[in-house]
Amino acid sequence: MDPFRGKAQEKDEWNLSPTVTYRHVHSPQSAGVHNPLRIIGLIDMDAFYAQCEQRRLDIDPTLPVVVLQWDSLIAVNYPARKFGIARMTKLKEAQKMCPNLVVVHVATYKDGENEAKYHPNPDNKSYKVSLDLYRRESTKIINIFKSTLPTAEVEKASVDEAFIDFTVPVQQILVERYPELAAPTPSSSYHMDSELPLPPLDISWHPSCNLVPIGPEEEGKEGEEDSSTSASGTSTSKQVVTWQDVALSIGAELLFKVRNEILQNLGYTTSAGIARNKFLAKLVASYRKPASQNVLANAAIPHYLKSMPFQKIRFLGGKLGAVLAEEYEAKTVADLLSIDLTEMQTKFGPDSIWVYQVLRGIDHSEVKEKPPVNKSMLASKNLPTPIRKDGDTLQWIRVLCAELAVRLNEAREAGTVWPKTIALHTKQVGESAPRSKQAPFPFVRELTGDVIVAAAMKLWKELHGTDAERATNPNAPNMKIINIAIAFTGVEALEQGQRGIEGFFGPNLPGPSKTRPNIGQIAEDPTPEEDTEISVDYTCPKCSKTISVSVQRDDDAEMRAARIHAVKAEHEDFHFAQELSRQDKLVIGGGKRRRSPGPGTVKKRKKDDGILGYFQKK
Ligand code: TTP
Ligand code: CA
Ligand code: CA
Repeated sequence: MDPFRGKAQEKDEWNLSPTVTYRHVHSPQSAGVHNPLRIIGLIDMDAFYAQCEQRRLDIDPTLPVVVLQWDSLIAVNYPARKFGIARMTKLKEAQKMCPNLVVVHVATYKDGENEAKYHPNPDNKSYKVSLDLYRRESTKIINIFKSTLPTAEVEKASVDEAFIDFTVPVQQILVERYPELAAPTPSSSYHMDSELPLPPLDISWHPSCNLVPIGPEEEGKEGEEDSSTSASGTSTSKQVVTWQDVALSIGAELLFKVRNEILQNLGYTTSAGIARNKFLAKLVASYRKPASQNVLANAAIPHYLKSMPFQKIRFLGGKLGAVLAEEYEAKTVADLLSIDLTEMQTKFGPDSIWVYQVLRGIDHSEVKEKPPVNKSMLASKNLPTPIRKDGDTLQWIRVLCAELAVRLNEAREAGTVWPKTIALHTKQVGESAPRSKQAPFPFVRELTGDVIVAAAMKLWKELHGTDAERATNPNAPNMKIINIAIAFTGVEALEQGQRGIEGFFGPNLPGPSKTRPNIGQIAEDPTPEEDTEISVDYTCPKCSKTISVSVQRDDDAEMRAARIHAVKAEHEDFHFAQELSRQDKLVIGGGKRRRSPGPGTVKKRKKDDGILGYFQKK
């Protein structure tokens, strides 16, 4: 079946100009993702890490800059790309191609330092990469998106990208600008589900817009391979203007506004795409780069997609794409359009409807800010030299914990969040699944790396035992750990119960005095001055049991907190284990015993999994 046989059929197939009613304008949410006036943008930072470093070091933006992680280039700015340098280029090669290249190595954590620094010659053997700067800048960017467009939905998609749903603010402007779109009144001759009157004949596109051409006749006028039509003030195409185009042009104005805020406030250039849905917005964002704003009107969708090598499309680049390419001898989207929905679903399962739709530029996924619940923070290190004995462990745990401390403290500047649990994951040579162990992470007012280290070391001992224990256990395999990760999970607003013990861990950790503990609070034992050990009591708010904790008199506040924390964590473990045995859902511990990934298990699910499942069945 040829989907382009007839005009009507093409329209239907691509869903290019569905009827727009007053309801779509006045209650945009009612039609949700099916609203024909839906306008979605995707903003992606140009050469993001390179721009961050340029701003930090105040380097002229016209100079060629690369960002290095060990000996790989991870970001190449556009002036450096002019020399032919790409992400895959070897550093030495890049320096030959461009002798004046500015090379910045990312910041690193070093054991014993509690913040990441720009060390002169960091090496993978004893340093850990820090991406803190980029995360921080990312948060600032997202906050500017939200404050500039308070009625738009913003969804952070990666460290340097976000989707923005412009539908609501666009429709506010639409009704202000076009009085003929006023809502029906009882005396109107039309009602909410009436079709809108004819749209204006012309649109003025913001001059920053690159309009994707609607057909080959508009393309490559200067002989450029994929030259777009640059906006020239009025509508450029011979195509009849639709209300969707009008909405898109308003969206493009807002998109420019928000991109300009980023440029003015933070000095970063961005590239963006705007279209009727997330898939197309993301795809068209890289149509022209850098500092570009690419607009894909509905009428331009078929021409734009048909010539596209379909394996360039996200999620079609992997195995699935390879199978489709082979099965249909297909290269471009057009080559796959002959597969109708029934055939697609028969061959690849019912879920493959998303492939069918994506090939036609249809995507009904929502732009939704991810709720901050169950947020996790993970610091991970692939170890260049495996950990084989206890003595190798602490340096890495300290480095990872220093990073987590920085990140959690930063998150706490923005709001009173705290992690529910801390988890340790290790990956051993010869074991297919990582080992994980987690424990509740009680509140401390002054969070330092050492507090986390104490909790993590405890998990380490539970997960791997000690050298001595392994030596006496004939079943224990030789330890050879190649990845170690520590995660905070459930990072969210503090709960009442957690706050209750705040006084106990803070910098005002009790010195010797005569008070006895209250429920849920710690107080110290009336220990004589001359003793080097001080005993402090903790009363568990859950079971009212009081536990004594020994701390050293000359321990500083952090050390005390760490010691107390270790004991308390152990007690909480007991409650946790009790809960687990009740739920019989999550078994923490090593290897085979783990039944299902629990809150402490970090497992990424790829979207491909679903569709690949169908291939496997097939
Ligand atoms: P990208 O958005 O893929 O690339 P970019 O921003 O450097 O360049 P472009 O202008 O083409 O968008 O990635 C964003 C940042 O993520 C990038 O600056 C560095 C980091 N990154 C890596 O560390 N490793 C990688 O393999 C990729 C793709 C990105
Ligand atoms: Ca980018
Ligand atoms: Ca990106």
